[in-house]
Amino acid sequence: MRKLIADLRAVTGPARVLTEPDVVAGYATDWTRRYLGAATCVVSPASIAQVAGVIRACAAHGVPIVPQGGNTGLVGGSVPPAGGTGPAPVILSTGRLTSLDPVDARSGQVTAGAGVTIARLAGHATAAGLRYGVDLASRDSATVGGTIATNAGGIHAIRYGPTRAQVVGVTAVLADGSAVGEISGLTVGATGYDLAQLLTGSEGTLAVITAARLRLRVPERPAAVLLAGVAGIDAAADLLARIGAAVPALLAGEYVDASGMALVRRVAGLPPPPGPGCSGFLLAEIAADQGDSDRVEQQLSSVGLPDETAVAQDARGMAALWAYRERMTEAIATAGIPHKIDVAVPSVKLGAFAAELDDVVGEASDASRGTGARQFGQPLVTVFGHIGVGNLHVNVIGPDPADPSVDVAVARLAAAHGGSVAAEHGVGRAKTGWLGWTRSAAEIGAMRAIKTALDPAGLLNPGVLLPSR
Ligand code: FAD
Ligand code: 2HG
Ligand code: ZN
Repeated sequence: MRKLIADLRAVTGPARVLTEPDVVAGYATDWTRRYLGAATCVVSPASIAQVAGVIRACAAHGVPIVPQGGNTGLVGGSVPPAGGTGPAPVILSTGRLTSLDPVDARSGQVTAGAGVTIARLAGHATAAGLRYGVDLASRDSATVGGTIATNAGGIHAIRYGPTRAQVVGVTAVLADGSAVGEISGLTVGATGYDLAQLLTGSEGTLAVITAARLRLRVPERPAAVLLAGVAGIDAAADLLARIGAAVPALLAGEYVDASGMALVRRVAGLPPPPGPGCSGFLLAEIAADQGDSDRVEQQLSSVGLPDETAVAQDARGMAALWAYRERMTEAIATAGIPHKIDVAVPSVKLGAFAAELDDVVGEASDASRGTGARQFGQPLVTVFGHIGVGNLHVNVIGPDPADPSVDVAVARLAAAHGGSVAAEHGVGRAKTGWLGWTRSAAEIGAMRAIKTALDPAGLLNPGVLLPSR
């Protein structure tokens, strides 16, 4: 590997190739600490030409590349595997691809480097009187490139769609080192395949994204945030539908179950929510009517809100209600290494899915005990997520993080209810074996054909997204 490292240093400058084992290990460990990989080094190119140089050097040495943005991904796709027969991959960090152009007010778009964080992009858009449509609790670290590669959803997907709906164009480097894409900002054009959309959701397996042209939105002011105690997930979905019908627009529709609420309250030191004994909680963020924020009370009066509802209309009060939802992932991380199963379930099936969940988790935990896998006490199950788009995050702490039985069982339950085994976090390394449950053999074959055509040597993020043959 010495020659490869020398070649990489020649491309980026010596300081930008990290080989110190402790430092490399930090990049090779994912956010959840569940995926711990091995890497040859970490390289940080600063331009599209340097990205191409890095890819060519790795290709010449037959060493795979794992593209990495903020390393907040939750399915193991941003870190290399723990072992294997071939050479350990190079982690290509986008941390220096941070250019951010002035907002183009005429088109309502902006061009951002792949390594720009979502928080920086959001602040930049706000300063220009506009808004970026994707927001998520990992905003301070998650990047433009990473959110495109995973087609991230987040809290405003109900209003603005997932990242796919924000992407106008990208520039990227393919596995042979050639640069592709365009970021002129044109939203019309009919000259063949749309590479930007192909790369959205490709999880680093087809190209390294270097920059993106992104659509911005006219900001909609929230008139109110409400948090209501409800009798479970079906009641939450029904209430959200009623609110949605009564107000100009929903900016967010989120759910937290009782177990998640107890955990987040304990870890974050939050006061009791409305209806502390309820089995679930709905959080809704409501857009203001043009120029008339007082109308929200009148609009909500027809909804029949439960008595156990808190409504905030000032910024501080809204942030206080959001904290119950925003701090969930961090609260879970303090309780142990979680099995995170990000699924989508059609809204009519949410109740049935939730009703079967505890039994399914219990059986899978018992089965994994039988295999001798380590069990750390009774499983702690929390369910929360973006209920407005049917996206639930099931987190289970207890069963051995190395044993996927619980993950498999929950994903199978979602698939059995007509759902998806990966809603917004992607497939990563965690879910490749489940792709065939909801995608047809013909679809997987088409995806594999694209991968083989663009990356015949399997250089880019091998083992991620597509199941091994
Ligand atoms: P990474 O984790 O570094 O990488 C993710 C994937 O993208 C990997 O496969 C990687 O190889 C690939 N990749 C990264 N950059 C590039 C590039 N430039 N070119 C090609 N491939 C690339 N996700 C949601 O969707 N919605 C949420 O609400 C949400 N909330 C979160 C809250 C917390 C507290 C945390 C920790 C995570 C959350 N996530 C959420 C998950 C995560 O933030 C997203 O998946 C995000 O899109 C990852 O961005 P990243 O820059 O960290 O990418
Ligand atoms: C969220 O919506 C994220 O907060 C993280 O997607 C979900 O921690 C999780 O399981
Ligand atoms: Zn989420």
